[in-house]
Amino acid sequence: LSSRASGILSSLDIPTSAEIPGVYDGQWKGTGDIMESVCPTTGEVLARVQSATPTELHVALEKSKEAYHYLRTIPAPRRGELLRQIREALAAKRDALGALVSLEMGKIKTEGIGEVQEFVDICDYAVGLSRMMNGRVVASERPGHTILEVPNPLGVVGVLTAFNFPVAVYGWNFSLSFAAGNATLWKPSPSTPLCSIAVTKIVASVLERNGLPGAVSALVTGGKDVGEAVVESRDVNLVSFTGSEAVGRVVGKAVQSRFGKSILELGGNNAAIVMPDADLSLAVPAVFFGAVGTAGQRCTSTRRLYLHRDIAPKFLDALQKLYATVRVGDPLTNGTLLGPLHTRAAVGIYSDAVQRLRETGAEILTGGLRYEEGTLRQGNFVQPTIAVPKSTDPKDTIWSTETFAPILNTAVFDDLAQAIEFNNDVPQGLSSSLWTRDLRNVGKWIGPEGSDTGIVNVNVGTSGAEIGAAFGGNKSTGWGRESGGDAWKQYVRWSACTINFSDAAPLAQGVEFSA
Ligand code: UN1
Repeated sequence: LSSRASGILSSLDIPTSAEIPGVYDGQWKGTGDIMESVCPTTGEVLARVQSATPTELHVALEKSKEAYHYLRTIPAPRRGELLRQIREALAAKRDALGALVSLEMGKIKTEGIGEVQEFVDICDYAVGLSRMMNGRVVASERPGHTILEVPNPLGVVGVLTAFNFPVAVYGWNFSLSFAAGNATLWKPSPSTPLCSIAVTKIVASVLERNGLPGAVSALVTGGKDVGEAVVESRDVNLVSFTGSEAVGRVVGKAVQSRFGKSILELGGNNAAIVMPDADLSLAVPAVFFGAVGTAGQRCTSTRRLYLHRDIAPKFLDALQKLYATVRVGDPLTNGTLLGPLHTRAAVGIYSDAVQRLRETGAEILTGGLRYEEGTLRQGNFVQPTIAVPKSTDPKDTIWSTETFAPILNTAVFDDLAQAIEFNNDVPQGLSSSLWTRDLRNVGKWIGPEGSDTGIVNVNVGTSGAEIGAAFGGNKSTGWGRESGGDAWKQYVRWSACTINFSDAAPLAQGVEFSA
């Protein structure tokens, strides 16, 4: 192991030798298939992780259920105090954990640290929430009656996360789930096991210090079989899944067929629209970050750029100038803006997409190739690409599919209504961004005839949302909402409780039923 990698692993108490147990249910274990964690920058094998066997998964589920039975008896504000301690423990390791994200996933250091910060932030949010998960008192139509809407803990929450946010997305789910009084069982992406082990160690240290069962935050690493078992288990009351539309369709059906609850966070195919009155000095860098940041591997990455005819040449000129300055290389080096794609397979997907663009007559304004000079050859580095597809029809495959790589397709429009049609006329509905200074455009954009995505921004790029609002998308993005807003309401079971404190027992709607 390189000294850099072993330094990062040691700073997070991850063993740097032989095989690492990838299951935690109060104890560390794992005797299932070996999964390799491969550094996307160098190709170095960072660790060999032992995943969960079916028996180990079964035990973890049992332990999670027991942990839930314990946690639900702890008052919510006290759970909030535990979350505060978890927040402190995470903040203390923020930079080390951020570096591990860069090492294992490939995003640049500031973004790696940023996603740990998201976990810290959502902990803060959930600490507050722990004193505000309020039900309601509803006016009853019957005298001497009252109706309460009561939230109670739900059970075990299974969280299946993707490689691109190997820390934050678990953070969103765990924090709300924990505040709500649930046990959370995490099945991370098979290619980022180290991030999940490091997070679990930090959380477990706080749980253990407070005498809580470790399975309050259980971890089961593994591949498809482990994921399927979690999704199909009747012991998992809520499944929160982040990943592709194809897998999400299977997950959604499987959970529905056993009448479980699900939160789906699937593909994004996010557009930025630039009006002629936009401040280009803000819009150009924002599109640059949206499309090139995280090497185009955020669900919220900008994939489609719609430019008003009057500013299109000027905008593209400025954008290409920024693309030309992009510093590609090791994501852990200060100043790098573009790290590698996460896997070799992703490079193939990128190349296929570029080839499809070429075959269909697109003009490639910049990019389109792998970086192969020097040490870049060892990693999965690809050039950020801007293309002008021949067709502007959003229904064409090029526009309607999410390619998880830094490819930005662009087209020209003449009026806002047309741009909104372009924006909405794809299957996905995660994020979108309008650039304008004209209030009339803003009103239209956020209103009934406006953007149909879950995140609808104005003079803010498509990616990089804060934790305070609900995060998620509509249509084939799966309609799920995580993080802020009202997302917590999904992590509880609601009861409507009608209570009669009178000396009569009238029926609702004035129904008479006396013998
Ligand atoms: C994701 O890409 O799965 O809004 C999550 C953002 C981040 C989260 C992205 N806060 O880009």
